[in-house]
Amino acid sequence: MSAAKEFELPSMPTLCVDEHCAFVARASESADTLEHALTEHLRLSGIYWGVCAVYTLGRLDRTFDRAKKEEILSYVDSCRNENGSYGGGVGHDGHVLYTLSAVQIYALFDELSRIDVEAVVGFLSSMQLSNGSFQGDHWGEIDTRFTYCALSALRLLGRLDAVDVDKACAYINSCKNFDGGFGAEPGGESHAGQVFTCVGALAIGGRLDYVDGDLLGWWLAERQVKVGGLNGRPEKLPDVCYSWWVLSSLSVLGKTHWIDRAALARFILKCQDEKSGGISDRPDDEPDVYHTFFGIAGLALMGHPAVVEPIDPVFALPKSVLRRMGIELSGTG
Ligand code: GRG
Ligand code: ZN
Repeated sequence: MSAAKEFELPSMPTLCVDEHCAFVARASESADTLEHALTEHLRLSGIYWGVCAVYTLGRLDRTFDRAKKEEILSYVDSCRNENGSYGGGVGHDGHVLYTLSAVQIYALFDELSRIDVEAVVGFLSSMQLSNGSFQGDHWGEIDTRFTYCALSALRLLGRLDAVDVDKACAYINSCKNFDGGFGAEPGGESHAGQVFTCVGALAIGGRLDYVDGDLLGWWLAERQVKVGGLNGRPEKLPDVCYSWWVLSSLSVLGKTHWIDRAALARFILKCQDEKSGGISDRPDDEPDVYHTFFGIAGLALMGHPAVVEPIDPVFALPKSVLRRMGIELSGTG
Protein backbone atom coordinates (compact mmCIF):
# COMPACT_ATOMS: atom_id res chain seq x y z
CA MET A 1 0.00 0.00 0.00
CA SER A 2 1.29 3.50 -0.76
CA ALA A 3 1.98 5.82 2.16
CA ALA A 4 -0.73 8.17 0.87
CA LYS A 5 -3.37 5.46 1.47
CA GLU A 6 -1.80 4.45 4.79
CA PHE A 7 -2.19 8.03 6.06
CA GLU A 8 -5.95 7.40 6.07
CA LEU A 9 -5.71 4.39 8.43
CA PRO A 10 -6.66 5.00 12.08
CA SER A 11 -3.41 3.32 13.19
CA MET A 12 -1.27 6.03 11.55
CA PRO A 13 -0.32 8.78 14.04
CA THR A 14 -1.66 12.25 13.22
CA LEU A 15 0.68 15.01 12.05
CA CYS A 16 0.46 17.70 14.75
CA VAL A 17 0.26 20.68 12.41
CA ASP A 18 -0.82 23.33 14.95
CA GLU A 19 1.79 22.24 17.47
CA HIS A 20 4.63 22.24 14.91
CA CYS A 21 3.73 25.73 13.70
CA ALA A 22 3.63 26.96 17.30
CA PHE A 23 7.02 25.28 17.89
CA VAL A 24 8.56 27.12 14.91
CA ALA A 25 6.98 30.41 15.99
CA ARG A 26 8.39 30.00 19.52
CA ALA A 27 11.83 29.15 18.14
CA SER A 28 11.80 32.39 16.14
CA GLU A 29 11.11 34.38 19.32
CA SER A 30 13.48 32.74 21.77
CA ALA A 31 16.52 35.00 21.38
CA ASP A 32 17.46 34.62 25.03
CA THR A 33 17.92 30.82 25.17
CA LEU A 34 21.20 28.93 25.26
CA GLU A 35 20.19 27.04 22.13
CA HIS A 36 19.74 30.34 20.32
CA ALA A 37 23.26 31.44 21.32
CA LEU A 38 24.78 28.08 20.33
CA THR A 39 23.18 28.15 16.89
CA GLU A 40 24.10 31.76 16.08
CA HIS A 41 26.55 30.65 13.34
CA LEU A 42 23.81 28.92 11.33
CA ARG A 43 20.93 31.30 11.98
CA LEU A 44 20.11 31.78 8.29
CA SER A 45 19.75 28.05 7.69
CA GLY A 46 17.58 27.81 10.80
CA ILE A 47 15.29 30.51 9.44
CA TYR A 48 15.03 28.67 6.10
CA TRP A 49 14.10 25.39 7.85
CA GLY A 50 11.45 27.07 10.01
CA VAL A 51 9.91 29.22 7.29
CA CYS A 52 9.89 26.37 4.78
CA ALA A 53 8.30 24.02 7.36
CA VAL A 54 5.34 26.33 8.02
CA TYR A 55 5.03 27.18 4.31
CA THR A 56 4.66 23.50 3.39
CA LEU A 57 1.99 23.19 6.08
CA GLY A 58 0.14 26.10 4.42
CA ARG A 59 0.63 28.26 7.51
CA LEU A 60 3.19 30.89 6.47
CA ASP A 61 0.88 33.89 6.92
CA ARG A 62 -0.75 32.57 10.08
CA THR A 63 2.62 31.89 11.72
CA PHE A 64 4.42 35.11 10.76
CA ASP A 65 2.48 38.37 10.66
CA ARG A 66 3.69 41.30 8.52
CA ALA A 67 5.86 42.77 11.25
CA LYS A 68 7.53 39.42 11.98
CA LYS A 69 8.15 38.82 8.26
CA GLU A 70 9.81 42.22 7.96
CA GLU A 71 11.88 41.51 11.08
CA ILE A 72 13.07 38.23 9.55
CA LEU A 73 13.83 39.79 6.17
CA SER A 74 15.75 42.70 7.72
CA TYR A 75 17.75 40.18 9.73
CA VAL A 76 18.62 38.32 6.51
CA ASP A 77 19.56 41.65 4.86
CA SER A 78 21.88 42.37 7.77
CA CYS A 79 23.77 39.08 7.25
CA ARG A 80 24.94 40.32 3.82
CA ASN A 81 28.63 41.05 3.35
CA GLU A 82 30.24 43.53 1.01
CA ASN A 83 31.33 40.84 -1.45
CA GLY A 84 27.71 39.74 -2.01
CA SER A 85 27.91 36.69 0.26
CA TYR A 86 25.75 36.03 3.32
CA GLY A 87 27.07 34.80 6.66
CA GLY A 88 25.23 32.44 9.01
CA GLY A 89 24.65 35.38 11.35
CA VAL A 90 25.30 39.13 11.53
CA GLY A 91 29.00 39.93 11.11
CA HIS A 92 29.91 36.35 10.18
CA ASP A 93 32.11 35.46 7.21
CA GLY A 94 30.13 34.86 4.04
CA HIS A 95 29.64 31.26 2.97
CA VAL A 96 27.93 29.54 0.03
CA LEU A 97 25.78 27.56 2.51
CA TYR A 98 24.21 30.66 4.03
CA THR A 99 24.10 32.48 0.72
CA LEU A 100 21.80 29.71 -0.51
CA SER A 101 19.76 29.94 2.71
CA ALA A 102 19.32 33.68 2.16
CA VAL A 103 18.15 33.18 -1.44
CA GLN A 104 15.74 30.46 -0.26
CA ILE A 105 14.26 32.71 2.45
CA TYR A 106 13.77 35.61 0.02
CA ALA A 107 12.17 33.15 -2.43
CA LEU A 108 9.79 31.79 0.23
CA PHE A 109 8.64 35.30 1.15
CA ASP A 110 8.50 36.37 -2.53
CA GLU A 111 11.05 39.08 -1.79
CA LEU A 112 13.77 38.27 -4.33
CA SER A 113 14.01 41.92 -5.27
CA ARG A 114 15.92 42.52 -2.03
CA ILE A 115 18.87 40.59 -3.53
CA ASP A 116 21.78 42.29 -5.26
CA VAL A 117 21.91 39.55 -7.88
CA GLU A 118 25.18 40.64 -9.52
CA ALA A 119 26.95 40.73 -6.16
CA VAL A 120 25.68 37.27 -5.13
CA VAL A 121 26.57 35.82 -8.54
CA GLY A 122 30.01 37.43 -8.31
CA PHE A 123 30.65 35.79 -4.93
CA LEU A 124 29.35 32.35 -5.93
CA SER A 125 31.30 32.24 -9.18
CA SER A 126 34.48 33.31 -7.38
CA MET A 127 34.18 30.16 -5.25
CA GLN A 128 34.61 27.78 -8.23
CA LEU A 129 38.08 26.28 -8.63
CA SER A 130 39.82 25.25 -11.85
CA ASN A 131 38.91 21.54 -11.37
CA GLY A 132 35.20 22.47 -11.27
CA SER A 133 34.76 22.06 -7.50
CA PHE A 134 33.51 24.80 -5.17
CA GLN A 135 35.03 26.04 -1.96
CA GLY A 136 32.60 27.21 0.71
CA ASP A 137 34.27 30.49 1.64
CA HIS A 138 37.56 32.30 1.45
CA TRP A 139 39.13 29.78 3.87
CA GLY A 140 39.12 27.19 1.08
CA GLU A 141 37.30 24.07 2.35
CA ILE A 142 36.01 22.06 -0.62
CA ASP A 143 32.94 19.83 -0.36
CA THR A 144 30.27 18.54 -2.75
CA ARG A 145 27.74 20.32 -0.48
CA PHE A 146 29.18 23.61 -1.70
CA THR A 147 28.77 22.66 -5.37
CA TYR A 148 25.09 21.98 -4.70
CA CYS A 149 24.62 25.25 -2.82
CA ALA A 150 26.27 27.32 -5.53
CA LEU A 151 24.41 25.65 -8.41
CA SER A 152 21.07 25.77 -6.60
CA ALA A 153 21.40 29.46 -5.69
CA LEU A 154 22.57 30.37 -9.19
CA ARG A 155 19.70 28.45 -10.78
CA LEU A 156 17.20 30.15 -8.48
CA LEU A 157 18.65 33.48 -9.62
CA GLY A 158 18.63 32.42 -13.28
CA ARG A 159 22.43 32.78 -13.52
CA LEU A 160 23.89 29.29 -14.02
CA ASP A 161 25.74 30.82 -16.97
CA ALA A 162 28.14 32.48 -14.51
CA VAL A 163 29.95 29.22 -13.70
CA ASP A 164 31.34 26.22 -15.57
CA VAL A 165 28.44 23.79 -15.03
CA ASP A 166 29.98 20.97 -17.10
CA LYS A 167 33.15 21.04 -15.03
CA ALA A 168 31.14 21.23 -11.79
CA CYS A 169 29.21 18.10 -12.80
CA ALA A 170 32.36 16.27 -13.91
CA TYR A 171 33.87 17.04 -10.49
CA ILE A 172 30.76 15.63 -8.79
CA ASN A 173 31.15 12.52 -10.94
CA SER A 174 34.72 12.15 -9.64
CA CYS A 175 33.22 11.88 -6.12
CA LYS A 176 31.12 8.84 -7.14
CA ASN A 177 31.90 5.54 -5.44
CA PHE A 178 31.77 1.81 -6.32
CA ASP A 179 28.43 1.54 -4.44
CA GLY A 180 26.77 4.18 -6.62
CA GLY A 181 26.82 6.74 -3.80
CA PHE A 182 28.77 9.97 -3.49
CA GLY A 183 31.09 11.45 -0.90
CA ALA A 184 32.21 14.94 0.12
CA GLU A 185 35.34 14.71 -2.07
CA PRO A 186 36.95 12.20 -4.45
CA GLY A 187 37.43 8.94 -2.48
CA GLY A 188 35.19 10.16 0.37
CA GLU A 189 32.79 7.58 1.86
CA SER A 190 29.25 7.52 0.47
CA HIS A 191 26.88 9.36 2.81
CA ALA A 192 23.18 10.02 2.19
CA GLY A 193 23.59 13.75 2.85
CA GLN A 194 26.28 14.01 0.22
CA VAL A 195 24.19 11.88 -2.13
CA PHE A 196 21.41 14.49 -1.90
CA THR A 197 23.84 17.28 -2.76
CA CYS A 198 25.47 15.37 -5.64
CA VAL A 199 22.23 14.12 -7.19
CA GLY A 200 20.78 17.62 -6.75
CA ALA A 201 23.79 19.28 -8.35
CA LEU A 202 23.70 16.84 -11.27
CA ALA A 203 19.95 17.39 -11.69
CA ILE A 204 20.42 21.17 -11.77
CA GLY A 205 23.36 20.78 -14.16
CA GLY A 206 21.37 18.47 -16.46
CA ARG A 207 23.82 15.59 -15.97
CA LEU A 208 21.81 12.88 -14.18
CA ASP A 209 23.31 10.52 -16.76
CA TYR A 210 26.35 10.40 -14.44
CA VAL A 211 24.17 8.56 -11.87
CA ASP A 212 23.83 4.76 -11.95
CA GLY A 213 20.15 4.85 -10.93
CA ASP A 214 19.77 1.16 -10.09
CA LEU A 215 23.00 0.90 -8.10
CA LEU A 216 22.37 4.12 -6.19
CA GLY A 217 18.70 3.23 -5.77
CA TRP A 218 19.71 -0.02 -4.02
CA TRP A 219 22.19 1.76 -1.78
CA LEU A 220 19.55 4.31 -0.82
CA ALA A 221 16.83 1.69 -0.25
CA GLU A 222 19.21 -0.20 2.05
CA ARG A 223 19.26 2.83 4.34
CA GLN A 224 15.91 1.74 5.77
CA VAL A 225 16.24 -0.10 9.09
CA LYS A 226 13.82 -2.35 10.98
CA VAL A 227 12.01 0.44 12.84
CA GLY A 228 11.15 2.07 9.50
CA GLY A 229 13.52 5.06 9.75
CA LEU A 230 16.46 5.67 7.44
CA ASN A 231 20.15 5.97 8.27
CA GLY A 232 22.85 7.92 6.44
CA ARG A 233 25.22 5.03 5.80
CA PRO A 234 25.56 1.34 6.72
CA GLU A 235 25.50 0.32 10.40
CA LYS A 236 24.35 3.75 11.61
CA LEU A 237 21.26 4.67 13.61
CA PRO A 238 18.12 5.92 11.85
CA ASP A 239 17.49 9.65 12.02
CA VAL A 240 14.51 11.68 10.82
CA CYS A 241 16.63 14.04 8.71
CA TYR A 242 17.58 11.15 6.40
CA SER A 243 13.89 10.94 5.52
CA TRP A 244 14.82 13.95 3.40
CA TRP A 245 18.39 13.23 2.31
CA VAL A 246 17.52 9.68 1.19
CA LEU A 247 13.93 10.07 0.01
CA SER A 248 14.58 13.22 -2.04
CA SER A 249 17.36 11.37 -3.88
CA LEU A 250 15.06 8.39 -4.46
CA SER A 251 12.42 10.82 -5.69
CA VAL A 252 14.77 12.30 -8.29
CA LEU A 253 15.51 8.72 -9.41
CA GLY A 254 11.77 7.90 -9.48
CA LYS A 255 12.23 5.14 -6.90
CA THR A 256 10.55 6.21 -3.63
CA HIS A 257 8.55 2.97 -3.86
CA TRP A 258 11.82 1.06 -3.31
CA ILE A 259 11.40 1.65 0.44
CA ASP A 260 8.49 0.97 2.78
CA ARG A 261 7.05 4.49 2.80
CA ALA A 262 4.34 3.77 5.34
CA ALA A 263 6.93 2.44 7.81
CA LEU A 264 9.04 5.56 7.29
CA ALA A 265 6.02 7.81 7.80
CA ARG A 266 5.22 6.02 11.07
CA PHE A 267 8.82 6.48 12.24
CA ILE A 268 8.73 10.23 11.49
CA LEU A 269 5.36 10.67 13.20
CA LYS A 270 6.61 8.79 16.28
CA CYS A 271 9.38 11.39 16.59
CA GLN A 272 6.86 14.20 17.14
CA ASP A 273 6.46 15.96 20.44
CA GLU A 274 2.68 15.84 20.36
CA LYS A 275 2.28 18.32 23.21
CA SER A 276 4.86 21.05 22.61
CA GLY A 277 5.35 20.46 18.89
CA GLY A 278 8.54 19.83 16.95
CA ILE A 279 10.11 16.65 15.60
CA SER A 280 13.31 15.06 16.90
CA ASP A 281 15.94 12.84 15.25
CA ARG A 282 14.65 9.69 17.01
CA PRO A 283 11.63 8.91 19.20
CA ASP A 284 11.75 10.59 22.63
CA ASP A 285 14.69 12.88 21.82
CA GLU A 286 14.49 16.66 22.08
CA PRO A 287 12.84 18.24 18.99
CA ASP A 288 14.57 20.95 16.97
CA VAL A 289 13.68 23.08 13.95
CA TYR A 290 16.07 21.17 11.65
CA HIS A 291 14.44 17.76 12.24
CA THR A 292 11.00 19.36 12.28
CA PHE A 293 11.56 20.67 8.76
CA PHE A 294 13.15 17.54 7.33
CA GLY A 295 10.52 15.29 8.91
CA ILE A 296 7.71 17.36 7.39
CA ALA A 297 9.58 17.56 4.07
CA GLY A 298 9.94 13.76 4.04
CA LEU A 299 6.21 13.40 4.67
CA ALA A 300 5.60 15.88 1.83
CA LEU A 301 7.50 13.63 -0.58
CA MET A 302 5.24 10.75 0.49
CA GLY A 303 2.09 12.76 -0.16
CA HIS A 304 0.96 13.29 3.44
CA PRO A 305 -2.40 15.08 3.08
CA ALA A 306 -1.68 17.63 5.86
CA VAL A 307 1.45 18.84 4.09
CA VAL A 308 -0.55 20.91 1.65
CA GLU A 309 2.34 22.41 -0.33
CA PRO A 310 4.30 19.74 -2.22
CA ILE A 311 8.05 20.18 -2.09
CA ASP A 312 10.61 19.87 -4.88
CA PRO A 313 13.22 17.16 -4.15
CA VAL A 314 16.10 19.03 -5.80
CA PHE A 315 15.63 22.60 -4.55
CA ALA A 316 14.03 21.68 -1.21
CA LEU A 317 11.52 24.46 -1.76
CA PRO A 318 7.75 24.30 -2.23
CA LYS A 319 6.77 23.66 -5.83
CA SER A 320 4.48 26.70 -5.76
CA VAL A 321 7.48 28.93 -4.97
CA LEU A 322 9.47 27.49 -7.89
CA ARG A 323 6.48 27.80 -10.21
CA ARG A 324 6.16 31.47 -9.22
CA MET A 325 9.84 31.88 -10.16
CA GLY A 326 9.38 30.12 -13.49
CA ILE A 327 11.65 27.22 -12.56
CA GLU A 328 10.81 23.80 -13.93
CA LEU A 329 10.16 21.12 -11.34
CA SER A 330 12.17 18.01 -10.62
CA GLY A 331 11.44 14.51 -9.38
CA THR A 332 9.28 11.75 -10.64
CA GLY A 333 8.23 10.14 -7.37
C1 GRG B 1 18.81 23.07 0.78
C2 GRG B 1 18.17 20.99 2.02
C3 GRG B 1 19.24 21.94 1.60
C4 GRG B 1 20.54 21.73 1.97
C5 GRG B 1 21.69 22.58 1.61
C6 GRG B 1 24.05 21.79 3.66
C7 GRG B 1 23.45 21.03 2.54
C8 GRG B 1 22.94 21.76 1.34
C9 GRG B 1 23.38 19.71 2.59
C10 GRG B 1 23.88 18.90 3.72
C11 GRG B 1 23.94 17.47 3.31
C12 GRG B 1 24.47 16.62 4.42
C13 GRG B 1 25.90 16.28 4.40
C14 GRG B 1 23.62 16.14 5.36
C15 GRG B 1 23.96 15.22 6.43
C16 GRG B 1 23.85 15.86 7.77
C17 GRG B 1 24.14 14.87 8.87
C18 GRG B 1 23.01 14.23 9.55
C19 GRG B 1 25.40 14.63 9.22
C20 GRG B 1 25.74 13.71 10.28
O1 GRG B 1 26.62 12.76 9.78
P1 GRG B 1 27.27 11.75 10.77
O2 GRG B 1 28.12 10.83 9.98
O3 GRG B 1 26.02 11.08 11.39
O4 GRG B 1 27.94 12.46 11.90
P2 GRG B 1 25.46 9.63 11.23
O5 GRG B 1 24.01 9.80 10.95
O6 GRG B 1 26.17 8.98 10.06
O7 GRG B 1 25.71 8.98 12.53
ZN1 ZN C 1 19.55 14.22 11.85
